[in-house]
Amino acid sequence: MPFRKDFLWGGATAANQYEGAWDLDGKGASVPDHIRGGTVSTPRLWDKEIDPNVYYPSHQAVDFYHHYEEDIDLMGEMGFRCFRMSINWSRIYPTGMEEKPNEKGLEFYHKVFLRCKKNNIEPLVTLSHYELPWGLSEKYNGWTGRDVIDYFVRYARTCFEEYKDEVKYWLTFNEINIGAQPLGRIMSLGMQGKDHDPMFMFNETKQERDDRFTALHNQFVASAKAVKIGHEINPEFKIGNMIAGSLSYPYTCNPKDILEADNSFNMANYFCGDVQVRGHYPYYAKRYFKDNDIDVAMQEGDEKILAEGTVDFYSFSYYASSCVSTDPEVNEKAGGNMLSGLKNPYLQASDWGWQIDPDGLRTYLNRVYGRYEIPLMVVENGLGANDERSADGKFHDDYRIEYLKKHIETMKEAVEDGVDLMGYTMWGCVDLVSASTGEMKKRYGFIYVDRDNDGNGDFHRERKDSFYWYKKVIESNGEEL
Ligand code: BGP
Repeated sequence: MPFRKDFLWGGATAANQYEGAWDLDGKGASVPDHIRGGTVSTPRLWDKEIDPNVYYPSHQAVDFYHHYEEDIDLMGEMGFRCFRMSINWSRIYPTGMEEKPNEKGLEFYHKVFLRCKKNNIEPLVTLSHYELPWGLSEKYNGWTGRDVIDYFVRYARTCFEEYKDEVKYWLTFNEINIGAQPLGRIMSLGMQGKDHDPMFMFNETKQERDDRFTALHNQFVASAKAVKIGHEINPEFKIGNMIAGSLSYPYTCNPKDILEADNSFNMANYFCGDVQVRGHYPYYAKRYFKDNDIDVAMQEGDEKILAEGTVDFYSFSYYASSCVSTDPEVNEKAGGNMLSGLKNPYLQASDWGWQIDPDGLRTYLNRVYGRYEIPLMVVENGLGANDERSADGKFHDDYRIEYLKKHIETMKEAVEDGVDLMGYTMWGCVDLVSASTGEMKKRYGFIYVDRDNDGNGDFHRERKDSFYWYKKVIESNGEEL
């Protein structure tokens, strides 16, 4: 049996894309509550003031808030052993700065965890999945403000203490490495941009770049402090980091392309991975900061904090791969989640342009395990597709089954290679709002939700073919694919 007996099979979600109820029971607005919907070619815009006449996808999302019992029972029916979800910080601390948590918010997640328990499902909880409270974003320019660390630590402590007997597996920040890219400024670091600016902003001034890396550093410190406190509260906790797995191949065997690909992998994955797993910045960070004229506001004592707050396991998302080239003539772009590179002539792409590469998952697992030798977990992987109802009224998503099957196969190979893999949570197990485009049309789920891009639909749930397929995969612990 390649997979561990207790392999954590399941699915993944994030509150801002799934929960809805954005202003119910005391919840405050978070950064994504200010971001409009877009498409693959129209970037999402964001508003400083929420406009009552505009449709914001996160406001109702797919209403997990009122469907959690049904959804978790469906996960139970599939045999899920793990449900990755996030706690929405602004449901617990509405502006991020309150002295006391919002009781109703705490109560909601107790109910969610209880339902998980009934279904024998282990929750895996992300503390911050692109969900900074708007209050903090506005007051401190997101994570640029050093004070945000303390607010996060207070929030993390509250969650750890409150749920210490209900949750064992935690992640601090979703895809923390997106903050190392300019386009991570709003979503990942909660920094303020110009009103109505598309969220992807590339033309940074020096000050903006300094602020971004300071913000990222503050997240590192916050994450490390949280890990340490979490282990004090419950030594049984397993607390992981979460990286947007980014794999880019050299376009040719030109040594310059090889070097470029190595540098790109280092910056995209190990830069943050090293801080969170090894407890210090990688050896090449100094040169990167110097070459890019970046000044990071670090404080005395930070090094010690980082060293003391290393994670128990490394988790990551993996959807696609791309190429890099030093030849300006090679410039055909591939799509991707926040990160994108060049097209690979050997790969097919999804409808959204993401290049499907199951072998890349094996490569990634081996590479990262080789560097860190701590347990790994694939906490996001899946296919965003435009699912159409067939003439018989059902959703026959064989293309999704194919995608998942191929990735699980190479994951199995990686385990045979010797990689210590804890689990696999397929992204968007219940259809939810897309992070990059804000669409509903881009569906990932085993479970269909009746909701469209404009906010129509009654939220009812239906099982797709992949639902029954995944049930068998879990039952057979990955033997029957
Ligand atoms: C990751 C995010 C998720 C999720 C996923 C799929 O980057 O952590 O929140 O959304 O990508 O991306 P998308 O929703 O844009 O298809």
